[in-house]
Amino acid sequence: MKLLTYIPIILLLAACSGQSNPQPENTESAEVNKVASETTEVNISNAWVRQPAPGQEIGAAYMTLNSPQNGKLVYAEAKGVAGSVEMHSMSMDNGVMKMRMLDALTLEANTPKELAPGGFHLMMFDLEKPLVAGEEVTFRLCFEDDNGTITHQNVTLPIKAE
Ligand SMILES: [Cu+2]
Repeated sequence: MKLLTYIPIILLLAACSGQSNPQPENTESAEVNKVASETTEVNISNAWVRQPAPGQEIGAAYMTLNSPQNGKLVYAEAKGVAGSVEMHSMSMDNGVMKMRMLDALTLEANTPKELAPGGFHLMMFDLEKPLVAGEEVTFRLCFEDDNGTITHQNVTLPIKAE
């Protein structure tokens, strides 16, 4: 699935603190041997939003994040769709599935971090419109690397009824 759309971030207002860091347009250089250039963009794949059950006022988004450097996802928002977005983990606790809100989602360099049903996810609260399969939701993600550099990326996720 190649439904991800990257939107230039430069025009967007900063929603979280720190300087914004314009991304190079093409992160896939043919020169693979170049030492980890200046590319800081996190590769986002397998991204989708689950269509909530009828009457459910929350939604969940999943994706795989692969960062070229150590860092973390510190903030996410879905303007016009969700009043707030939280990062959650999910785990079994005494036979009960429990969700926990995380301050950040740690990303190890070049190690895919999977957000998937039953595990990490982005939870959308205060939905401003129904999440309908076939439509899309654009998230704005805010990453911070271990040097404190903040970068923003927009990603558009298809809504699926799964
Ligand atoms: Cu959750």
